[in-house]
Amino acid sequence: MDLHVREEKIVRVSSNVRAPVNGIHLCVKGRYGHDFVHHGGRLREPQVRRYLLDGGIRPPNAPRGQWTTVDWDTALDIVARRFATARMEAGAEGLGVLASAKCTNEENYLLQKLARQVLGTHNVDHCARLCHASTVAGLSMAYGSGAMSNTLKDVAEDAAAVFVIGSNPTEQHPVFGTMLRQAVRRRGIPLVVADPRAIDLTEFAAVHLRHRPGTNVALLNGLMQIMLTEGWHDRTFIGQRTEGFEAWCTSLVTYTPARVAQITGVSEAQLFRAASLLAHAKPMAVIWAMGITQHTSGVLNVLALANLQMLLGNLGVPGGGVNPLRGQNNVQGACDMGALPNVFPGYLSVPDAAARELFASAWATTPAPRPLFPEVPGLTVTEMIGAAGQRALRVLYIVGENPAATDPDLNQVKAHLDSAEFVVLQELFASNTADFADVLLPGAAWAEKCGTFTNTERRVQPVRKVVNAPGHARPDWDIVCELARRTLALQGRSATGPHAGWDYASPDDILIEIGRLCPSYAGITPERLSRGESLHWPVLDANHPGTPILHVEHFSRGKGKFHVADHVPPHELPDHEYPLLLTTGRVLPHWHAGEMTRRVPGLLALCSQPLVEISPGDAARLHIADHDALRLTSRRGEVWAVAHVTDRVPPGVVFGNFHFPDEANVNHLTQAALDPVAKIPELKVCAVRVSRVQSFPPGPL
Ligand SMILES: Nc1nc2c(c(=O)[nH]1)N[C@H]1C(S)=C(S)[C@@H](COP(=O)(O)OP(=O)(O)OC[C@H]3O[C@@H](n4cnc5c(=O)[nH]c(N)nc54)[C@H](O)[C@@H]3O)O[C@H]1N2
Ligand SMILES: Nc1nc2c(c(=O)[nH]1)N[C@H]1C(S)=C(S)[C@@H](COP(=O)(O)OP(=O)(O)OC[C@H]3O[C@@H](n4cnc5c(=O)[nH]c(N)nc54)[C@H](O)[C@@H]3O)O[C@H]1N2
Ligand SMILES: [Mo]
Repeated sequence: MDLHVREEKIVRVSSNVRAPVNGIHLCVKGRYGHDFVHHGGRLREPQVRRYLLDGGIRPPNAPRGQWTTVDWDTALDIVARRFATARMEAGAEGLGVLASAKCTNEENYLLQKLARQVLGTHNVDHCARLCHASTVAGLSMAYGSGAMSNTLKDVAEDAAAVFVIGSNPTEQHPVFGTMLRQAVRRRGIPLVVADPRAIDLTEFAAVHLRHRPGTNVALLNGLMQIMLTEGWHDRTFIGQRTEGFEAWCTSLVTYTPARVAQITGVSEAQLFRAASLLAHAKPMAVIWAMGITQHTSGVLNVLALANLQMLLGNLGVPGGGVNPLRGQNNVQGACDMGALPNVFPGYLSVPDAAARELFASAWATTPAPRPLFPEVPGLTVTEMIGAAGQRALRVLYIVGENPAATDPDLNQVKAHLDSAEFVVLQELFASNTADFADVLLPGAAWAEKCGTFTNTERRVQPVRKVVNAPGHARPDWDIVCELARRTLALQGRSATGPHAGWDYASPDDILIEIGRLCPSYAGITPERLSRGESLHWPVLDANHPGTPILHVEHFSRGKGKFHVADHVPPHELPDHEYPLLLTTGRVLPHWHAGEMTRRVPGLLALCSQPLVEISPGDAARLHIADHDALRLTSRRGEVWAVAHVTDRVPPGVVFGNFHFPDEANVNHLTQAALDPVAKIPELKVCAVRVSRVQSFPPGPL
């Protein structure tokens, strides 16, 4: 996108025909969502709680008290001293870092380097945990790589059929949503949508499978059982490129159409029609997002999709593949950079001794800390918040994330953050999480700094500074460098390894270091980016053309592996006390906790209320009319909302979002039940009670 700037302000955004991904398309947030950059509420100066200047001790459970504006040296020294002291007193396991999928690759690389090299801990994670953690885990098990296998363009142009399951691209990936609609309209390819809600895309679908939330494995096994019975599977592909097929086939026997129809609520005829469409069009591309991943069965869901594409031989070709649409602008990059507790940059595994050795020598300091790196992975997002609440973590450094609004079971999260000893928040705004912070560091937004982002199709693209940050706000990479240098000095350590120092003149220097340590980024250089090249990793050297399609001749792990995946019901289902199933997600004009989009008047005008979708039947039974005020209650909390009576949701299901202020945020209702492997919370299913209330609670929106 091109930013038009006048007198230090972005005045307009336009698309660029030459833009490799979106061309002339921009979504409403791309075109109009930039107002937040210049919003008067931006953090301009560092702030610390008064007590930190008056001796620095806050008794447990005492309020954090007043904010005071300080200069950068004061704020950075306070944080660095806490880092060094906590490391000395509690050991490396006493610290944790939440990195940011809104920040650049360079910034995420530095955040995990800070955690591992300076603080000595693998306690580094980010919102991918709440998002595609199941995808990364499941696809790694099946194929050896957790990333999207194909490109947006080849899916839109070459797929002979498309299966969209648990993804609402017209609202959540609107540019791609448009490309998909055009593929159906212009090329006439069949589209199968599996979603409990009648999302906009269902208008274009040949079949809409409206299964019950949380019954994805049963649905997919049912479809595959039909394909097998009918002999529609790709025997050559299965024979040459996969393993585990026979044992897996046996596991499907019980997924008869009758049983699957009973579990999912989808008729046998619909199952048969969908199976036939998907199996007879080759290549067929599978697309998924949070409707698949955010379940206690998240990894099983992904394994079932991986099985489907091997069964039909739809891998390694344009127009096929496994296409998990990643969410945040740079969540793919934050994962690639190792802002995860179990992998270093380039997905080198923490438990692997050779990987630890590689980074120990690259980032070596004298004196060397002992042990260099723990061999066990660190804590995840939800685990770190819990540990901070128990004070097992003594310092939590949060950059560009808002866990006090986006994590499940917020009453519990807030209690933990409240009793945490020391929380540093680096943000654009005083978000919900700022209430629980001891230090607030003002970061620069994307238009105010340089670096790279990696999009959902593994394509690395530059972002360039066009305006200055407000006040004394600084780019996140610069703040991380300051903290690292100051902490190392307090620890009496100096850099000796070839990539151990922190004196980067610019993000380009950081990208060069990334290329040296991360083979899939080896050929992504500042020179190539400035020549306008935008490449899909792996890019193995300076002349390598990049890899738009993965798994072409063999899988990253050699053979693709069929995994048995059995239906497991969601953790909490409706009962007589909480009779409705709440599923949560997003709407087009807003972004997550809304810190940015609620500061954009044009977007707020498009959606200004926390709407909850409820079916006409349920609404009638509860005497609810459109736009009535509602109270939603779960075992964990309550929120208010505005009724949107619509048959987009099936009877028994309500759909809410987390875009509006605290008392309207559905995460007070959601639960922290986790997938056992990926540790992703079940944000897509919990049980609630809904009632009409006389009026909306007072308070600002
Ligand atoms: N406008 C906007 N766009 C965004 C974002 C945003 O906040 N706002 N966030 C970005 C991020 S980080 C992400 S991760 C993506 C998320 O993008 P999506 O995953 O597309 O969005 P969601 O609304 O979370 O959920 C998608 C769908 O899952 C369905 N669903 C619920 N339960 C089930 C189930 O059991 N099975 C199936 N098959 N479907 C189910 C819901 O009905 C919903 O339509 O969006 C990205 N894009
Ligand atoms: N109920 C429910 N909860 C969910 C989900 C769901 O579907 N349902 N989805 C989950 C998913 S998929 C995701 S990805 C998470 C998202 O969870 P979060 O990442 O916590 O959500 P955001 O609101 O995007 O928070 C990003 C923050 O970064 C700040 N920011 C933006 N740019 C920069 C920058 O350059 N530097 C710094 N320092 N800060 C910056 C913004 O002001 C914003 O407050 O939410 C999860 N929570
Ligand atoms: Mo996400």
